[in-house]
Amino acid sequence: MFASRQAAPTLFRSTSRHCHGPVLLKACAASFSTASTGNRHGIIPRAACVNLHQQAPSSTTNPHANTSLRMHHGESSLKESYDHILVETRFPSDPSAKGGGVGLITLHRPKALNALCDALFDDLIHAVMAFDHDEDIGCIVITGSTKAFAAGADISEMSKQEFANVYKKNMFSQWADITKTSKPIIAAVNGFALGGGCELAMMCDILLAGSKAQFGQPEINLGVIPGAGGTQRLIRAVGKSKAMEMVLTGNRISAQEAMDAGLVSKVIDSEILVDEAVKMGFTIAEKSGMAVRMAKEAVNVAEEVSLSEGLRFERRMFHALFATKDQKEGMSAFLEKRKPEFTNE
Ligand code: CO8
Repeated sequence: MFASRQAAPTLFRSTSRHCHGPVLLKACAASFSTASTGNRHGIIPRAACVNLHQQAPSSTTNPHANTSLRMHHGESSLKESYDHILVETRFPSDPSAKGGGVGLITLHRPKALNALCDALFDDLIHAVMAFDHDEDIGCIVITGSTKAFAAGADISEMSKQEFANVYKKNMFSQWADITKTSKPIIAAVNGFALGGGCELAMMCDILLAGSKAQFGQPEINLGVIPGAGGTQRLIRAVGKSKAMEMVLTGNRISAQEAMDAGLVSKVIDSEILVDEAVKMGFTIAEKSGMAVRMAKEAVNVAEEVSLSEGLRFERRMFHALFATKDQKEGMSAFLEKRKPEFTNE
């Protein structure tokens, strides 16, 4: 739960020509008295950009929210619009639920199967960072379309590059920023997750696959190799033989194979994948934000250090949580047979 949540936003997307690219506008609680003036709390009504038919499903939006618009301000806030992604904020539908929100990012470059051009990745990192800083949000979900999560880095952009240029600008190094968030990220993968698309999914903390998802590292077919974790994260997920097979042949594996190999944690019907991912996000977001962050950090440390170092790190994190109010609240609530009310402190 996030104590600072005030007016839980729901989301309206717009493709209005008044807006530049696919646009997200958050709608705030009706109780915001300044809704019509757009002055306080950064609320700016832009009815011209709101398409009510594209409102997020009511089952997953906050029941208190639907009439006015809120925009974030400050460096780490969501932008009003992005060119290559759609952004939504969802809250549990149960009004008594005290969970935090889920930030849902949909890669949206349909004509190129969500190929990860620089501009798309800039949008993605911006939105991920904004959600990471948003007190209302406890978990982030990244998804694509039913046809493609992402078909890899943009080949037409890459094809023109020369060594000196890619080396000097350390091409794609900014992708790693995705792994720097403190909040968990769930990848909900439908369709193709190839090359950089598979690598992006592997940068996330939990991978859920739609039943028709396909994973692959086909860079070898282009005369290159994976460059954003395909040779490193894949081996940790699926073991050497399968990783070698995928990297050396460029062959794709199905959702079921990915699950059998340990790359994804669940295969879910494609139609309900995103809603299920958001639901999982709600489950995470209602926990103590302190414990969630430390749990993520501790699990990720396991990939970097020896077992004894990892165990020491885990124990220190465990000790540190006894300095939080959430530990007191969580344990008291258990003993008092009630639901905990975490404040992320
Ligand atoms: N880049 C650019 N455009 C793409 C890409 C891509 N990766 N993938 C698909 N497209 C475009 C196609 O060119 C096509 O455009 P147009 O309609 O203008 O011709 C459109 O998307 C639709 O594609 P297809 O017609 O090919 O659709 P199909 O359903 O027939 O095939 C496939 C779908 C199988 C996904 C096929 O498009 C494909 O093989 N794509 C390329 C997959 C690939 O090789 N990915 C790896 C790219 S390399 C990479 O990701 C390296 C990452 C390194 C990161 C390094 C960090 C340091």
